[in-house]
This record gives sequence, structure tokens and C-alpha cells, in this order.
Amino acid sequence: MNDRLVALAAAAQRELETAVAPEAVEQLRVKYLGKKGELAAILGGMGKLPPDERRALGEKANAVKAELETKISAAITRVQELALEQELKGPRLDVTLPGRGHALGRRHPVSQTLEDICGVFSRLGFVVEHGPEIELDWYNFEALNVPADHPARDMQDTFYVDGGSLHAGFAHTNPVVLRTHTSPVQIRTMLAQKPPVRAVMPGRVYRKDSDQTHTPMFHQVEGLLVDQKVTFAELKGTLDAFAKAFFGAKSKTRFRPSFFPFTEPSAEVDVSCVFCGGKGCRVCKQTGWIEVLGSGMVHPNVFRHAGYDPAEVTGFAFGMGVERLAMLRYGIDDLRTMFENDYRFVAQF
Ligand code: 2NL
Repeated sequence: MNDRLVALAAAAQRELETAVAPEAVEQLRVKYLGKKGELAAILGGMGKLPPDERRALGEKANAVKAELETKISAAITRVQELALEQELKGPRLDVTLPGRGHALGRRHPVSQTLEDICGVFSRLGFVVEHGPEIELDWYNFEALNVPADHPARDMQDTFYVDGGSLHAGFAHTNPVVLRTHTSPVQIRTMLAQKPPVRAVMPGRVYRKDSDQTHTPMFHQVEGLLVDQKVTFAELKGTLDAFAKAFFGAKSKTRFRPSFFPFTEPSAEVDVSCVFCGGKGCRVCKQTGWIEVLGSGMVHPNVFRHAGYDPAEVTGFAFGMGVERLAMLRYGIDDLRTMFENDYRFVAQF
């Protein structure tokens, strides 16, 4: 048994010398000094020995154990220092290599245009309001004087939310739709505050429509101004100021009669062609004019639904498609490039 102790001490010594990782040293400690380790196995067999041999061997075992403990803590110190040394040396690093560049991101032309439009109206004293894209039918249609049998509500044009039907304070259940314009935000704004109102509403809108010139999601900015004695003259002055700020000081505007259920009278607004200055070209189809927005005086029924008295206040409203204005401003000829998420497209503007 004495021989086994001597052999054990020698083997442990050898193995400790070659260990380089802290985990390896710990494994050796368990192997030799652990509860089920080799020293414990030798001591376990001592019971059968006569008492004096047992005492001698016990002393020897304790000496071996103490010696191993010292060597193990020395080995731990040694491998820790080794690890630290390696860490301080660090990874191999060539500081003369050229750096890896980070491509700069850019604002999407739709985002730039949307911000520019809102910027112009901010300087004209309009605040910016936001609202939900998933909207009750009432706010999207009914409040805007679009009756239940109006073709704009057709399943062909509108995304109805499956099973969406809320009471939400209404006597009857009310279908849920993806908003087809940002006008419901204007209704919410009027319901939430007294006149005067001077606000623009930018955001995403949805129509069940998809071809070369229509995408099922697009962006709109609508605007609303309500006060006492607001006239069509203010509508014209405001939108002409917008056209000059957005398209350039030399731009002219022209107002053509039109129809929207939520305004009366209504007008389509054309701006002198941004490409030929009004002389006539391929883009304006030789007319010299390009249609840029719709507008009108707010219909009395809309005021009634929004809790305003049409005998007390008047106002004008307008709406424009952001993608269309972005295409005019940047000379983009295919709407679909706007939504391909190709950085080479975005990087051009
Ligand atoms: C277009 C035309 C328009 C409005 C939007 C509006 C909103 C309220 C009341 C009255 Cl709450 N009108 N919005 C009015 C006229 C035209 O948009 O061509 N948009 C792309």
C-alpha cells in the first residue's frame, strides 16, 4: 500500500506539471483527492491492516495529501498566470489593415417627401396629428358623409378586418376597416377639441387595389382648417402657398371643380408642370399642368358628425398622395420601385 501511495504521488505530480488549463487542474484534484478519488480508494482498503501498520500508512497518506494540496494550489496559480499572460498578449491584430466601411443609410423618398410636406404646413401654423390605421367604419366612412351604399365602401376597394365588429359606444355594431384615407384622424381631432383647428394628418392608408399605378398601401397627408368665417379664398391662398414652397416659387396653381362626398364645393388642384414650367411636355401630356391634390370646403354633415355646428364654423380640407408627389419631385417613373426595398434605389435621393 505504501508503494501505491508513492506511485500515486508521482503520477499526480507528473500530470499536474503538464496541465495548462484551470479546468484540467480541477479535474486532477477530483481524480486524486476527491471523495471517490484515488487517495480515498487507498484509505478505504486500510481497515483490514493491523493497527500499527494502519497508523504508519495513515501518516504517510496524510503527508501525500498535504503535499498534493500544496502542488495543486501551486498549479492553480501557475495556470491562472498563464491565462492572464495570454489575455494580455491579446488576439493577433494587424493595425495596418484598412477598416471595414459602414454604408450610410438614407431616408426613403416617401419619408423625405412626407416630412417636407408637413414642414411646409408647420411653417403655415398647422400642427401634426396622428391616428389609428385600423379604424372603425364609422370614422372612416359614415362621419365623412359616405353613406352605407356608397361605392367607396365596396369590398373591392376596402380591406375589412375579419370578424372586426365593435360596439365602441355605437348603438349598432360597427365594422372594422384599414383606413382608406387619413380623414378619420380629422374627425377624431374635431371630436376631441373645440374649434379653431389647424392640423395636418400624415400616414399610411390602405385600398384593395394593386396594379402598375396603385399599391395596396400608400401614404397621404390631409389637412384641415376650421374657424369662424373661413372662406374658399383661404383655401386657395393656403394651397397656393404650399405649392410655391414645395415645388418652387415660380409655380402657379389652378383650381378645377370636382366632387368629394366630404366637401362642398370641391376642387382639384393643379400645379404648373414641374418639368417644363408650363410649356407642355410628355409628363403633363402637353397641358402644362399636373394634378397634385384634392380639396374643398368641409361639408356641413361632416361638421355635424364631428360635433361642430355648421352655422357657427366653416373650414376647408385637402388631401394629397405622398408617393405621387415624391415621384414628381424626384422624377421617379415607376411607383413599384418605391416598395422594393432596394438600397440602390433609396441611395439615389
Ligand atoms: C385626394 C383628396 C381630400 C379631404 C381629402 C376631408 C377631411 C375631412 C373633411 C373634409 Cl374630416 N375633407 N378631406 C377633402 C378633400 C379632398 O383628398 O385626392 N386625396 C389624395
